[in-house]
Amino acid sequence: MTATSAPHSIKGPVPAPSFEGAERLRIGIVHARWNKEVIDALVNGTLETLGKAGVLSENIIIESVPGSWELPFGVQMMLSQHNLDAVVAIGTLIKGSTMHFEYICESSFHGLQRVALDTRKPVILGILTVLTEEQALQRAGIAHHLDDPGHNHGHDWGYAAVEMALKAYK
Ligand code: RBF
Repeated sequence: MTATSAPHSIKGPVPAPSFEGAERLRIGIVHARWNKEVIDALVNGTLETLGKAGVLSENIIIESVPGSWELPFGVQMMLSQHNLDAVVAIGTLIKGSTMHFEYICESSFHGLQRVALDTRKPVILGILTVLTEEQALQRAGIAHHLDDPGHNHGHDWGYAAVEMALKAYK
């Protein structure tokens, strides 16, 4: 692969060289319901690359929680109730005028890493932490009013879920 054919290397990872065995995987998605327009685009972006990597749609389950704070618990419950190879946790935190943003970011990030290490199941960090709505739209690839609608980070999360699930599967 040449440098020019790998545009994701700037804003995201180059996908893993092989997703062989992805059709065996069972993947979960837990998403928050705050900032729904952005969330929908991120969930769809994740589903798109899960499919491209070879995950079967019948092997994907999707659940929601109210906000990003609830994501670690939602992922933990999903992993305890279903036999899954990886879970993608999706949320969008937009900074407001109080300290909530900082506390929720910190706790949900730590919580998700803890769930992954405690359960030995890959948990993909699909939380945007942005300063403005504009930044959220760009990172979901839906800033259509601009020349460049941005990059949908959900695409990277779908590939990351498959790569990590295959690692854990071996
Ligand atoms: N949840 C999000 O997913 N994204 C946010 O940007 C967000 N901002 C919040 C701001 C405030 C002031 C509060 C009180 C909650 C916010 N939440 C947000 C919801 C939070 O993650 C959680 O669902 C609720 O606090 C209920 O536990």
